[in-house]
Parts: sequence; structure tokens; C-alpha cells
Amino acid sequence: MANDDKMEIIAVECIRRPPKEITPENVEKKVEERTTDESSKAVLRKTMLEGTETVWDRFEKQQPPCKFCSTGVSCQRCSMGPCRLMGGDRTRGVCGADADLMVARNLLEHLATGAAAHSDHGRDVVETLLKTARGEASNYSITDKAKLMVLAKEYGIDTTLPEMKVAEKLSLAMLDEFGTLKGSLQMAKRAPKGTVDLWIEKGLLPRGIDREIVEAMHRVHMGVGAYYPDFLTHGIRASLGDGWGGSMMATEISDVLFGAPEIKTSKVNLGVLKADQINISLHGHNPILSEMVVKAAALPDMLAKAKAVGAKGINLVGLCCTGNELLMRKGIPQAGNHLDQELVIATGATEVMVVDYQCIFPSLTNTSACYHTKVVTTSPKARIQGGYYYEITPENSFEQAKRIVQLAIDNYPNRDQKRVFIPDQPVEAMVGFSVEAIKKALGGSLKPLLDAILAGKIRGCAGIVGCNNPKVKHDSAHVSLAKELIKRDVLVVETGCASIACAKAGLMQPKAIEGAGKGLREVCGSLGIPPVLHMGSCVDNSRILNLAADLAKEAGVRMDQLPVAGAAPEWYSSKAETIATYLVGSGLSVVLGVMPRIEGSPNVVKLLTRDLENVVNARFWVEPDPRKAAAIMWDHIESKRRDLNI
Ligand code: XCC
Ligand code: SF4
Repeated sequence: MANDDKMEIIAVECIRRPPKEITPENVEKKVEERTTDESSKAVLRKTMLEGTETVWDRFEKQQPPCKFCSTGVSCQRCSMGPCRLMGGDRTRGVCGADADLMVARNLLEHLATGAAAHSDHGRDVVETLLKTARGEASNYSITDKAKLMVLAKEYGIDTTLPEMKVAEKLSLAMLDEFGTLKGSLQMAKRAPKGTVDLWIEKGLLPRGIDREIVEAMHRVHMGVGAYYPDFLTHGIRASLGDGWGGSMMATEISDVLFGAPEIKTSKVNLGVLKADQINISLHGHNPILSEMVVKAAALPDMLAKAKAVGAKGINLVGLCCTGNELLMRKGIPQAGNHLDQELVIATGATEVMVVDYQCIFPSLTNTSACYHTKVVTTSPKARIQGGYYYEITPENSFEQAKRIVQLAIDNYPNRDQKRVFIPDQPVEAMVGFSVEAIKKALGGSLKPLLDAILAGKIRGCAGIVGCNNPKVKHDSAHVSLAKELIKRDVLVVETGCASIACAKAGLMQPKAIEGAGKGLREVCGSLGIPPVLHMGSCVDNSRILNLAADLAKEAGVRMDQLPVAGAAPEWYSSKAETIATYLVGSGLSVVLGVMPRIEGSPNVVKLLTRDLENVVNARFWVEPDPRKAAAIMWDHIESKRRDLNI
């Protein structure tokens, strides 16, 4: 099968660790240091014995990191620099920027990057709905009609119009909100009135998604502002535009197209790959393509072709947030999270890894060169040297998905069965906890949850979100933090790679209530649900916002008054910084497990960890130890309870 002629495949090399570094003793030691997940350990051991380079090896080679960069006091913004603030008489860049400005400016740039990534994904989804409505994307249809109508009402669209007309008007209204000539984002008004009033008072209400991002990029240019707190306020506004705009659109419109998730059971960890089937892993963030691969792989003639090459079937597995989208809606098994991506290839059992965008290691094609896996890129925004490129559009996605499945079938005979190793114990997980599914489980509204909180059976809720980062032992902080919190009767909701970590650890099974406190055990036990709920992908942190907003409205309080806290124990990406910032901006305080690059400015640190409280009634903490982080969150929840007299 030829690659699309738009891109020539350049052969890339398998990168190997020098064999001298590997001894039987250090393999075991390193495996134990690097990950807590048993299935990841087993395949990581294989990569080390085979000498295949992984993210952990590259991380070691980067140590020690540059201390100016890691504390935020380096700047490459203009060509009078680059500049570093080295202390002594070197406390300003060439332009005169001091540490506070450098750190604040760098941070705003990260926040804008994260907001842009989520929101551009959101726009891709909304554009797909627009094309569907106009009859230009016949592979897609409207699955959740009720949700379409709810959104249409919210946007003031006449719901008596024909369904496709409603969908067209809704997509156009949403696309309008990227630039926006009107006042502010429609869905931000889902927040309780007290919270919206606070945003208006503090000048934080986002005006338009792209507008806030463009303004951020303007502000970080040399010689615009030099009053560091302004950068942080604007960072909150741009982040709120992501949370209540771009990300929320991605979530809501994906639900309209593919259905709001419902509670279901599936399997997770590297053991979901199958030795006797053709394995295709779906990696990235956007469900627009992966939903089509699911359809294509189910075609009877594809199964026949798979059998013709000696395979028993076609097995689809998810990775990262594309995986979360499919797991939540379709129950497609999830092979792993961020740090598992190379391991999926290293099992030797993956015929094709399809990627869309975000969190995809640029070196995946090098990893695939060590095995028989073919990496297929699909977005013009995210091609990778050495990968196949099958460009996906809303119009051609099903045809391209069929080509991708065919590529996997054709590649199956190239698999070297002697090099295949698949860990044998996938873990069951109950998933699919959209706000709609949670309400349904509770009998139609959030009132029973609120009552349980008021009665003190559940002390409060915690959102554990975000990535993996080789600075933290893979999955360890997510899992320990969740365990500590449920023990204290705190209901945990999760998204992204955090949720995959806890699913792999068995915390998303109803029987995980054994580790919960008495009250939480009773509530979850009577509903037959786990104490740790999977709410979806990274953009689905908007579901957490909606849940908190609904709960606050049910209780008649602002969001910042809720006994709720957030955490990102193993975050790495700018998207996670943006998520944490829109949670804080919405009144939900957040503990970060990895220090952001801000330590070079004690003033910025103080602003984020203390003074912000006076602006949005919420703040950041940084605490790498998950036990201490749990204690911080618990204290916070208890203090909110006291303030509410409950
Ligand atoms: Fe990426 Fe969403 Fe982070 Fe995982 S959690 S490493 S951003 S895949 Ni959102
Ligand atoms: Fe140096 Fe200022 Fe240019 Fe940054 S903006 S590189 S601090 S001169």
C-alpha cells in the first residue's frame, strides 16, 4: 500500500540504548524505579533487554536540566537574547526584563499553548458537525439528538427547525465564539451566577477563544507589558476560554456526534493486546478519525481479509485520550497512558499505531523501526518523519480508515511471533461517567450526591487529572493520591492519563469500595459504582466543570464554596497547566505534583499559591508527595465544609 503521495516516507532508524549500560541487576532496579504498573513493568523489561530506547532513557540523558530554564528565568523571546538571569549583577535580560516578568511571560505562553491545543481540537469537532449538517460528511450523523437540542436552546436557536438546520446554526454559533464580536462565551454562563459575577468583577470573563489566545501571544512579545500580575490574570482568562469554550465544545459536540458516554465495563493495560489478532492502537485526542476506524474494522470483509492472513480477528486498543474517548463511548479496551505509548509498540504485537495529535512522541517512528509496527499520521498539523500519512478530512475519513485497517492486515505477516510479548492480565474497569450518566445513576439529578455531601457520608469531591511525567514514577502518584482520598470518604472523579493509571490499578471496579471510608463505601456500594469515576479525556475536564457547576447551583452557592479540590500529580503538558488554571479560575483549588517553571520568581510563586485567593477564592499548591497532597486537599475540603456550616 502506497503512502499518500503528499509526503515521502523517509526511513528512520531504530534508536538503541548502548548495550553496555544494561546488566541483569540494573534492569530490575530500573524497571522498579520507573513504573508501578505491572503490565508496563513487564514490557519495559523487554525494551531494556532488547536495547530499545524509551522516554525514561532519554529523560536520564537530559539530566541534570538547565537550572535557568527549569526555574523560568531564561528567555528566547527575541533576538537581542537569548537571556538568562544568573544572579549577581545579571538580574535583567538585554531588554531589561526582570525575573518576575520573565517567569510570568513564559507561564502565559504555556497557558496560551494549552488553550490553543484544546480549542483547535474543539474547532475541528465543531467543523465536522457543520459539514455533517450540510450533508458534506456522510460518514457522520447526529447520535445524541437530545443533547443537540439542549445546546441549541442554550444558544438561542429555534429548535422547531429541521434537525440538520439546527445543527448547522449551532455549529456556526460556536465557530463564531472563537473570534467573537459579541460579549462573552455562551457556555461560561453555565457557571453559577455568583461565579460569573466574580469573573465580570475581576475582568476574567473570556470574550472569545481565539481572541484570548491571540491577546496572550501579543502580551508576551518583548516590550508590551511589564507589570507581571497582568500576565497571570490574562492567563486565567485565556484558560477559562479553553475550559468553558474550546474544551467544552469538543466534549459537547463529540457527544452530539457519537453519543454521550454511558456506564459500561471494559479492560485496561498492555494485556488488552491480542497475540492471535491484528492489533491497531489508536493514539492522540480527537475521536473524529478513531470512530471511523472502529466502523471500518467491524466490516465483515475486513474480518474475512484478516482471517485470510491467518489472524483470528482485528483488535482495536486505545492509548491516551483518543483511547479515553473510545473507552468512554464504545468500551474499546485501553492499552495504557502517556508513558505506555512506546511499550505498545515494543510488545511486538502492534501492526499499526494510528495517531491524530497531541502527546505523541516525535520518536515513535524510531521505536516502530525497532519492530514491525507502522505509524500512521492523519492530521496535516501532526505529520511525523518516517510515518505513513493518510490525511483525514470529515469527508474522506471512512475511506481512509478502511485503508488504515487494510495496512494493518497487510502488515500482520511481517510480525515476528518470536519477539511478541503481551502481559497476560488486563484489568477490568467500569467507565463512562459523563455528567448525564452520573445523574442517571443517581435517579435523575445530582440531589442525592448533594444530600450525601450534606450528611457528611461523602466529605467532598476531588478531581485527579493530567498526564504522566518521567520525573514521577509512572502512575504512582495518581494511584496513591486516589487511594488516600477515598479512604477519607472523598469521591474521586478523573480524566486523561490519571484515569487510566487508576483504572490499571483496579480502582475503577465496584469492589474498590473496600479501600474507601465507611460513608463513601455505603453510597457507592448502594449504587454499585466504584469510588473513582472515569469522566473522560483531557477536553472532558469540561465535564468536571459542568458537574461542579451543577452541584453548586443545586446547593445555591458559588463554585469556590464547594468542598471540592483538584490535583494534577504527574502533569507534564501545557494543556495540563491550562486545565489546572481554569479549574482554579473557576474556584476549585488545585495541587500540582510537579513544580511549574516559576521558582525563579518568588513573587509569581506567591501570587499563584497565596494572593490568587483574593481574586478567585482559589489557589495552587505544589506538593510532590501524594500523601501530603491528599492531606492538603482534605484540609481544604473540610474548611469549605466548615464555611458552609455542614
Ligand atoms: Fe496527554 Fe490527554 Fe496529559 Fe495524557 S493527560 S499526557 S495531556 S493524553 Ni490530559
Ligand atoms: Fe532577552 Fe528581553 Fe529578548 Fe527575552 S525579550 S530574549 S529577556 S532581550
